[in-house]
Amino acid sequence: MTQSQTVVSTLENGVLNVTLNRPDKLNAFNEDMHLALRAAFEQATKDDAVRAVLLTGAGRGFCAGQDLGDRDPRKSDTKPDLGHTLDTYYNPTLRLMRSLEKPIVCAVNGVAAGAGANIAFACDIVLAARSAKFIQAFSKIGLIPDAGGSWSLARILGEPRAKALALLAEPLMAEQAESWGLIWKAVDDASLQDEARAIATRLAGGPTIGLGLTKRLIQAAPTQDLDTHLDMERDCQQTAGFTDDYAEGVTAFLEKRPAVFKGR
Ligand code: T3D
Repeated sequence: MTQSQTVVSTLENGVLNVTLNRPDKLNAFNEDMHLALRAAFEQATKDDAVRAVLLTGAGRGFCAGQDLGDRDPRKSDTKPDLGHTLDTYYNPTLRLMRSLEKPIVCAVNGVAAGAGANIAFACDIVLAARSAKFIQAFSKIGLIPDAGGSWSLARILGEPRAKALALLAEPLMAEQAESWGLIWKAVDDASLQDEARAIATRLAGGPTIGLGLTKRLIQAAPTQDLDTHLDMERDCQQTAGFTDDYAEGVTAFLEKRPAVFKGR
C-alpha cells in the first residue's frame, strides 16, 4: 500500500485502487496531490503486477479541479503562470493516463468540476453515481477548459454540446452524461464502487497486452486515415498473436473452459 496524505493507492487482485483523498476540499488538486497521482500512474505503467487501475475520490466529491486556495490573488503580487502549472502538473499526468496500456476505470462518486471532470474523461471506462455531476467550471473564473477538456469534449460531444458546457459552466448530471456518450454508465450511488470494482477486476484478469493495444488503436483512430489505421491494426494484431494470452484464449475456447490470462 502506498499512502500519501492526498492519494491512497492499494494493489488488489491486479487492480491499483487510486483514491483522491482531500475530502474537505472535494479532492481539489494541491501540489502534493498532483505529484502523488502522477506517482500512482507511474507505478501503474512500470509494475507488471498492475493490470488495471480504478480511480475514485474520497468523501462526497470526486474532484473539484485546481485548489483555488493556492491561487489566491490577494496573497500574491504577481500573476501565476498557469501555462507553467499545466506543463508541470496536469499535462504529464494526462499523458501518462492516455499512454498507459492498461485499462483505467473511473468511479465518479460525486461532483467532478474543472480539471476534475476532465481527468475523469481521460479514463477508459467511466461510471458515475447517479447523483454525480460534471461541471466545466473554468469559465466562471475566466479560464479555458484544461486537463484535456477542450479536446475530449469536442471529440466526444461535438461542437454544440462542448461549447455550451464550456461557455455556460452549467452542471451536467450523470444520466445526461451517459445519454450523450460522455461516460459509460450512470449507476445507483450505493452500487457505484462495487460495479466499478467488478469491471476493474474483470479487466485485471484479462489479456493485458491485447487490452492495451486495443486502447492504443481506439485512441489513434480519429486522427489517422483508414489505410494507416489498417496497417496499425495489422501490427497490433501481430503483437497480440504472439502473446501467451492469445494461445490460452484459443486453447480455453477449444477445451470449453474459462481462459486464465496471465497478462503476457
Ligand atoms: O491553476 C492552475 O494550475 C490551472 C489549472 C486549472 C484547473 C482547474 O481545475 S480550474 C477550476 C477550479 N475549480 C473550480 O472552479 C470549482 C470550484 N468549486 C465549486 O465550484 C464548487 O465547490 C463545486 C461545484 C465543485 C461543489 O459545490 P458544493 O456546493 O457541493 O460544495 P462547496 O461548499 O462549494 O465546497 C465544499 C468545500 O470544498 C468548501 O470548503 P469549506 O467552505 O467547506 O471550507 C469549498 O471551498 C471547497 N472547495 C471546493 N472546490 C474547491 C474548494 N477549495 C479549493 N479549491 C477548489 N477548487
